[in-house]
Amino acid sequence: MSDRTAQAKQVLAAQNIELPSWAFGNSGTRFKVFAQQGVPRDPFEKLADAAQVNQYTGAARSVALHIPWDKVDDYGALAAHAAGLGVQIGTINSNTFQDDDYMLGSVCHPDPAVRRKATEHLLECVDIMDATGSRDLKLWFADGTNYPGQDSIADRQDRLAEVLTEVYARLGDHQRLLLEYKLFEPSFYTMDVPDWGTAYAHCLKLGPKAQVVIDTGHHAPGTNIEFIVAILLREGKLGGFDFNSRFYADDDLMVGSADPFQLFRIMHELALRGVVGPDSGIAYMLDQCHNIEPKIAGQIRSVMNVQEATAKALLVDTDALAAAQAAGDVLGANAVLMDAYNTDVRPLLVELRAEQGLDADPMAAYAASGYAEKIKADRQGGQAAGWGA
Ligand code: LRH
Ligand code: MN
Ligand code: MN
Repeated sequence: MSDRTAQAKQVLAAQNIELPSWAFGNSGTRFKVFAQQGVPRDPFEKLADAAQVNQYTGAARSVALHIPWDKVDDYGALAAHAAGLGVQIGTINSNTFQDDDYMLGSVCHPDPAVRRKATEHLLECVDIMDATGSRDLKLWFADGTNYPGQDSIADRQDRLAEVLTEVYARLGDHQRLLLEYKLFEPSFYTMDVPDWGTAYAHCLKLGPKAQVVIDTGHHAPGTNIEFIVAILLREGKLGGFDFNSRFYADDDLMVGSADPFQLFRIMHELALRGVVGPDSGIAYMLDQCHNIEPKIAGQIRSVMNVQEATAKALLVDTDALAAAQAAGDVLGANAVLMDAYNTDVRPLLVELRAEQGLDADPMAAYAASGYAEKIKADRQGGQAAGWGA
C-alpha cells in the first residue's frame, strides 16, 4: 500500500458526515408530499434512524436538528438518547420561514415586532445548543422581496445586521453562528442573503465565531462552487457545507448523484489544505430530502458518495500536480487530477470498512438487517419532514 493510500484511509476513518433529521421524515415538493411507511413519529425515532446510517457506514456520528420541527420538552434527554444510540446531536438549524407572520420576512421584516419574534426564536435555538452541547447554530433566512420597490434593499441589510449582532453576542465561547446563503426561493427578486459575498460580509463584521455555510444547491447553474470553497478557506470563513445534488434548482437530491465530478472538485480543494477531518472546524452536513426513495438507504448511499469523492480527492498525487503546475504543463496537471477522479476507490473503502469491523457493503447490510420492515410494522402515522405538513 502506498503512503498516499495509507494516509487516505486514516483521513477517511476519521471523517464525519452529519445527517439532517429532516431527511428521515416524509417529504415531497409543493405538488405532493408522499407518505412512506415506517417514517419516524418524533425526533427520538429520527435519531434512531440516523443511528442506522452510522451503524453501517461508521461515518455519520452526528445529527442536525431543525427547530421547531424537532421541538421536544427535554433536549438533555434527546441528547442522552442520541448518545445511547452511538451518535450525537450536531448543528441546530433555525426556522423562521413557516409562520404566517413571516410573509414579508423574519429578521429583515419591516415591522420590529416580527423581527423581535424571529430574534427570540434564534436566541431560543442557542438555549437548545446549550442543552444539547451543540457547537453550531445554522441560520438560513427565507427573507427577501418579490417586486422591485417592495422594500428597501439596504434597510433590510441593516435589520439583518442588527439581529445577527444580538444573536452573535449570545453565543458561548465554543459556539458558532453559521450563515447560509441562497440565491433564490422563496423570494425571487431579492434574497437578503443571496450569495457567499453577502454572507461573508456579515460574518466578517460579526467576528471569528461567524462563518459561512455553502449549500451546494443554492447557486446559479454553472457556478464554480470549488472556487467559493477556495476563497472562503483562504479567508478562514468556511464554516461548513449543506451537501446535496441538483439538476435545476434547490433539488435536495442525494449528494454526488447529479454531478459526482463537482463533488470531487470540491473535496479536492479541501483535501489540498488538509481540512477534511472533523477537527478542521468545517461542518460537513447533508441537507437532503428523499421524496421517492427510501430514506435511511438514501442517507447511507449519500454518505458513501461523499466517502468516494473524498477518497478520490485524497488520492490526487499532489507532488506531481504541483510539479506540472509549476512547469506550466496544462495537460499534465489536468491529467493528474483526472487520474485520481477516474480511480475506482471502492476496493479501498471495502478495505477500510473491514478494518473498522464494518460490513463491506453498507447498502446490502442495512437491507439484510430487517430494520426497514420492522419500522414499517412498528410505526404508524409517521411525521412529515417539516414542509407541507
Ligand atoms: C433552505 C435550506 C436551509 C433549510 C433547509 C431545510 O433551502 O437549504 O438549509 O434549513 O433547506
Ligand atoms: Mn441548506
Ligand atoms: Mn436548500
